[in-house]
Amino acid sequence: MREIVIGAAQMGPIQKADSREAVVARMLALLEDAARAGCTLVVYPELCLTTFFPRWYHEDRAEADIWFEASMPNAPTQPLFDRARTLGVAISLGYAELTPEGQHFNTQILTDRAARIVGKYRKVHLPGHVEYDTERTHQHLEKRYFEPGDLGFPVWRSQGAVMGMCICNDRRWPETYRVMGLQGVELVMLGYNTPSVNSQHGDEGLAKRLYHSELTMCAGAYQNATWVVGVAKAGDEDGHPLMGGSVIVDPDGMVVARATSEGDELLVHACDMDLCNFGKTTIFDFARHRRIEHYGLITERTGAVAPAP
Ligand code: CDV
Repeated sequence: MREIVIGAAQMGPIQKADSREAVVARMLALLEDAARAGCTLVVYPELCLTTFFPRWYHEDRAEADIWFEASMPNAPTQPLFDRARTLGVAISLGYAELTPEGQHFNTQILTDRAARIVGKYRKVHLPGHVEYDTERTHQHLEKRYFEPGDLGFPVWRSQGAVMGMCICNDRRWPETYRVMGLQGVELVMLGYNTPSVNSQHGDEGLAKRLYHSELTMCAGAYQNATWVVGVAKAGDEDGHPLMGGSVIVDPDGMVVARATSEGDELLVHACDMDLCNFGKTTIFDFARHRRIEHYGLITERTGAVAPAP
């Protein structure tokens, strides 16, 4: 048995006016709860230090830099790293990264139990649009504020397991999990900010949006025989609702813990990494069963091209 007790630290809404310090205080409270529950790893949401700012249009792109962190840890997050080190709890959290070269990424990091950063992932699949879109009920300007991630989908060995990360929209793409699956991933950690309403299809409904979110994470877990921990930032941010639905999914694709609120809420599960072994050595033993001679289009072609009518 290779057990890691994991905390999925769903966070409730963060308003535009909330300071980083106030947010980190909430993250610290979740960390304390997680440590008391025996967790050695806590996963926080995407862009968890601020409101989900890509809904706000800044005509001057540079104005949006107020939402970005130029270093990590930095002054507001240092107390979280310090406490995590004292408690011996590894953390994974999402933030907007401004590099010394002036690049902007939607980033998630992983630390070890001594609070050293051991992994960094930059979001590859950026949803939304670049310019203000009058047709939408709300804006989703990730393509305006971020560059697509340039690190691929790496994995890291930590706490005796093979760990990888992805962020929000990445969870909807099977390629995300498969690239990590091909590196033997046993735990995929991801955070998300998913609006409760589809900005281009208001009738879709919350139930279907929650279903799609869970469906993709369960499928990714099952098809790659890996744990998936998906953590929402949820609730009403300045009049804009984000859905919850945080889950911990086992390597059979079954949900073993699910959030019941749209607020700060900790899910805890003792995840045995050895549960990945069965799927990885039987139905999803890639080395025996994959037929890569038929998969060329996956990397040769981006958009769908249907045969001529
Ligand atoms: N933050 C996100 O990536 N949100 C997307 C929304 C736009 C659909 C998501 O896939 O949940």
